Amino acid sequence: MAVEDTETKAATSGLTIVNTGCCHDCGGRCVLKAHVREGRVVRLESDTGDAPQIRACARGRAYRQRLYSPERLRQPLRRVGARGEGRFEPVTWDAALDEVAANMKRIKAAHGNRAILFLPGAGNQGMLHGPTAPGILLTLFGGYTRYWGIPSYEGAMFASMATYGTIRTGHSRDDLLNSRLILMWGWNPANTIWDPETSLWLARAKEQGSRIVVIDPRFTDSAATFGHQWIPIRPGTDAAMLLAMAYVIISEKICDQAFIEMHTLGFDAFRDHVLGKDDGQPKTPQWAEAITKVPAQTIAELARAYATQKPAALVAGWGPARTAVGEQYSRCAAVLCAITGNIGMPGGYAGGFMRAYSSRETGHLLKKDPAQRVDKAKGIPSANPVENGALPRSDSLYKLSGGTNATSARIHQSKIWDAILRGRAGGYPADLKMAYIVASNCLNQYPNSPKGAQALKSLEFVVVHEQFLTATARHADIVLPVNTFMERTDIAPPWLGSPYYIYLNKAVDSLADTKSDLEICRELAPRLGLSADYFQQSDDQILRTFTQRRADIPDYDAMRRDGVLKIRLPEPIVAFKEQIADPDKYPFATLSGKIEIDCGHIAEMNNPRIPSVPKYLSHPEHYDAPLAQRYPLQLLTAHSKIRTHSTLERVPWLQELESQGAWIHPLDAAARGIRDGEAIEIFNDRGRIRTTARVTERIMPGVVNVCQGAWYTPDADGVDVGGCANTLTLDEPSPGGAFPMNSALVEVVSAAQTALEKK
Ligand SMILES: Nc1nc2c(c(=O)[nH]1)N[C@H]1C(S)=C(S)[C@@H](COP(=O)(O)OP(=O)(O)OC[C@H]3O[C@@H](n4cnc5c(=O)[nH]c(N)nc54)[C@H](O)[C@@H]3O)O[C@H]1N2
Ligand SMILES: Nc1nc2c(c(=O)[nH]1)N[C@H]1C(S)=C(S)[C@@H](COP(=O)(O)OP(=O)(O)OC[C@H]3O[C@@H](n4cnc5c(=O)[nH]c(N)nc54)[C@H](O)[C@@H]3O)O[C@H]1N2
Ligand code: SF4
Ligand SMILES: [Mo]
Repeated sequence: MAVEDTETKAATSGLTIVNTGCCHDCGGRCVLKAHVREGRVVRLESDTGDAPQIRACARGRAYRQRLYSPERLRQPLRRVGARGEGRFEPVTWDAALDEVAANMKRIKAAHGNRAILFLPGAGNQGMLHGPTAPGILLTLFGGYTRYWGIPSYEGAMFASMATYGTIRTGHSRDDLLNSRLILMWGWNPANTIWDPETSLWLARAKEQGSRIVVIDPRFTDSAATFGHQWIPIRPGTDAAMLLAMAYVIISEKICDQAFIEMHTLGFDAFRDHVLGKDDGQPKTPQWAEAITKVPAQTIAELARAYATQKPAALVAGWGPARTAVGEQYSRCAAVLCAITGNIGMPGGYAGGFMRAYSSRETGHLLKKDPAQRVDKAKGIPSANPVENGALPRSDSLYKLSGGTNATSARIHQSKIWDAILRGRAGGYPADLKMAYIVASNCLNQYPNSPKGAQALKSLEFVVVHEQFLTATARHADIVLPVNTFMERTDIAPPWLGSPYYIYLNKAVDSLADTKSDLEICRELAPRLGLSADYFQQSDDQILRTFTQRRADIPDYDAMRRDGVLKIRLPEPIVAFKEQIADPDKYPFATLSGKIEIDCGHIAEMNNPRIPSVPKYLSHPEHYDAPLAQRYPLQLLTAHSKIRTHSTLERVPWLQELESQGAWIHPLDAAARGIRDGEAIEIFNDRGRIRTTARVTERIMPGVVNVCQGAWYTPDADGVDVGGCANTLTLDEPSPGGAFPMNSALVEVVSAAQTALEKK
């Protein structure tokens, strides 16, 4: 027998292949097959089964280096140095959990449950693990203060609810094949996945002749791979371009008049704004060119193509809505879809939130019940005793069911640091004394990390469930080490649009002394005097119960065996098909039953910063604001292809793929004497980071991009040498609740120059 054959035989014996998956928060949830030998994952393979394959990306395939990273937390830690200093001693689970329970009881007795801040994060997207169990535990314990607002999509969601009354505005990805023209507006699914098979459908659409135009300040991997045309646009000015497209479409009479009359409300007010009848400024392509830096002719041509080459899909990504007045862009995009009649038909698209297959919600086939609308006088019911019966926020769309919870008991996530520092005296609903943080690297990921560090230092007690000693975990009093999805069982529903579930079978035993978030809660519950049913059940029992409520999971055991359940749809999902085909029988879920171009619910807010008809607005960190004199560059903080937010940082195989650094245009670099590969500092009044210049024409002049998620690491002078984007970002939400992570003004200098100045 040849040597090679003997080796192959030895290699295959004792090898088990476990059907499992990856469920970080990266637009995916993918099939992984773990090859396990002697209790160790030795190889990861992805979906080799039937189409559509739910294939893992580079991050999932590199997971072994995260699973077995020498930096993984292996035992509970107790702080010994000052908060945030990062000095800890190992302690037993009993000692750690006793200390957590004692502090929870102490703070509850002294200040009430309201003083307990729960910060659940996106680290795990399974149904069972991550923040689910801690949320149940804290509710049973008497409740907690939490946040509202999701950084991903709050602007898009607000626009979706205001315009359509729902977040189910998307099509399944296979429907892209029906589009003659696809506008990828601030959308980069080559990196950010947005459902695993999105790139495949885009590639197929391109192959069979769909024209693809990418509108983004960066020449993204998506623009390079799929785009026929790249239109660079000045950040935060998308609403101006969309209004100018509407100007062309309206004045050239190529809008879909029949659709407008039948399905929309408030077109006249919008037309008057576009033509300048309300403010004397017609929103012409020339007007928009000066704002957006997109040539007027390019705007006009795109408008004509979009209105006439139907069906056309305007996929309005969330990145441009992650800005200081982000909902205006998302609203304008939805209105453009409506006035061209590209809604409710295969190959069209409605913009908005863009959920297609809503497997995340129980009973996705149920119709919405308009009777569920909130009665303002009675307040909003909640299982969480702290917020039960609180009145709705006046800036919320509280009359609509679905979307963001309107309760005034919550604090906007971008204001959490401010709320900790200022409490009730600052107008917030609680004086916060402790933070319970699970699967969240909030210090790194919420805007304004320097303020965050100050806030976390001011609390009485901080507990963090983590896998790594993140910047957030460094600020804990007790760090509880958690296992990963390779070391436990879970079910992951997909992200936005694709009809499937992943069953994550446990591949290997938990590393060292780590536990799941659920196991931790099982052990904490009796210490808090709680004996809930939920914590008596096994993981398998809970997962079975979850799935019993879902009509689309007929056979739990088959799904568990296969590691994946692919649901076959008879035809692509097309949002609003019924509403368009039979509007009398199927009204839109808005208050008027129509697509609201002019939104009555917004009008009641009576706030010029959030007009009922969408407009282009400037703001204090925009390119034309006075602050731009001092900080002339606009900062973008896109999502990175080598990480999921801050998760998967420091995985060597991924770092080989792309190195972190700031994209800066050659003109901006030259003006500052900066060469490619050189150390630079980026700063504004909130903070200063050190990173590496990537001088490239892939970003437009005047704009710098630092991918979010690099690890916040302030040095002795307060300079963040880890290069975390949120050291620089603004912590003031838009009037509709959007997170302004792509609206910060900055300046850039070479690090060598700053060093010289210091001497
Ligand atoms: N690899 C990877 N994938 C991920 C994630 C990750 O961290 N890593 N995160 C996941 C999560 S939770 C989310 S919410 C999504 C986020 O998905 P997105 O919001 O789509 O991701 P971003 O990269 O922030 O933004 C998309 C694009 O918008 C562009 N952009 C930013 N500002 C503007 C603007 O003002 N105008 C225009 N036209 N374009 C602009 C950026 O340059 C970027 O190319 O991604 C998911 N997928
Ligand atoms: N500047 C800027 N900031 C942004 C964004 C942006 O575009 N720009 N995007 C924002 C968006 S869209 C999002 S969704 C947020 C995401 O922000 P976060 O929710 O904080 O996401 P991560 O940074 O991935 O941190 C998740 C943490 O959970 C840990 N973890 C993973 N699995 C588990 C588990 O099973 N249990 C426990 N206990 N921990 C686990 C990981 O180790 C990781 O440290 O970031 C936001 N921040
Ligand atoms: S990181 Fe996301 S896209 Fe990549 S394999 Fe994991 S779940 Fe899939
Ligand atoms: Mo997100």
